[in-house]
Amino acid sequence: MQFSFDTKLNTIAAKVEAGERLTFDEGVALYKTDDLNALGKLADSVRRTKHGRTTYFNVNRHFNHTNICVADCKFCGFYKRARQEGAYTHSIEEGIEIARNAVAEGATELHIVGGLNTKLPFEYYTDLFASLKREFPKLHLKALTMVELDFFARFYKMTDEEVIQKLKAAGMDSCPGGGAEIFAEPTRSRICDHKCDGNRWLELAGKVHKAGLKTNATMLYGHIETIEDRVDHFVKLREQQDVTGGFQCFIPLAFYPNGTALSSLPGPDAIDNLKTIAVSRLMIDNFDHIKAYWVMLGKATAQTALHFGANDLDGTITDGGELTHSYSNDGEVKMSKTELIQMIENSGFEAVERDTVYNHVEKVAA
Ligand code: V47
Repeated sequence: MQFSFDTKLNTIAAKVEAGERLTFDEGVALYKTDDLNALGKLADSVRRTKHGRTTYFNVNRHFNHTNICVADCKFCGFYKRARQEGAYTHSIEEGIEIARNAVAEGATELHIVGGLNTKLPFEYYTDLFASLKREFPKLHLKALTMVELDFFARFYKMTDEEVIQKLKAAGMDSCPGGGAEIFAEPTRSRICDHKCDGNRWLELAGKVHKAGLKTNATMLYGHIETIEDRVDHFVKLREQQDVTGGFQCFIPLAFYPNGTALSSLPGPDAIDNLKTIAVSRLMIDNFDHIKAYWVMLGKATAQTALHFGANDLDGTITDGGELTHSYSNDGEVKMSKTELIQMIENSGFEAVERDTVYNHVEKVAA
């Protein structure tokens, strides 16, 4: 039996098997195939070579310190202007309380991101991180996107290196992958022209890597971008990874249109979501981890994504009764640690709790 009825996929499969890097055109061909099963099988073969049956998860909390933002991104339903109803900035004491609850519930990581808020002094961030570290020395602070670091350098008039060093000294342990959106122009300018461009995002990620910190990378898809824009995004990420090597994980973020300026768009469907996981696994050959983010994908698709190249299942989970709301429309709104482990195991994989930098915290028996 031949591998696929899509002849292009057969050629690509031979390259993948030989460990050869795929070209931009091959990335586009992968997206355009009708043979979803063969695409998934190919991505799964790479995933199993790298990680076997292991599927990682970690217990973390998101802390959005402020929703006040000057950027005006068309895809964002979160930000407010300073005087708008619902605008907030958390005090450091509130941040500590949120962290205290997170630690009590078993979180090993606090994911800290917020809007580009011109009312805050730089010391707000260094004080916040230092206070959190004083109270919870073992809590990993995965904080601030490249977009926030770029804003800090320009707004507080510091070099990139100064910004990174001061934040690292205060307690920043690594950086999340947000703000990457889609690197390709003119698409990026059409959805977020007030924030740094793709080259600048990549440059800053490289500088954070050089400072000895790991970062993640994301891609926001399913809005106005083209397939070519997505493949361009993958190629740029793997080129940066070749140079600085500090990316741990890639997280494709499925666009959720409700409540945004792009609410007339439908958002990506399940086939697109699974293809995006698979193509990213095959194209970004020098990233170890591909994360399925169930909050955006919905639980069913996130679980299926584990068979399409993803080896990490993420989204705030809790040991207690707290509910986590999903962006998806599948009616599923909560996730306990037990349920997450069951989801992984019911897919045929072995659930392994990790810390932010992929050390095993606890190996859960299958
Ligand atoms: O940068 C904003 C995206 C990102 C929408 O590093 C949206 O481990 C979908 O980066 N629909 C923030 N997505 C979240 C993020 C993230 C999430 C989970 C894990 C990690 C990690 C990082 O969310 C933003 C933007 O790309 N986003 N609005 C929306 N309407």
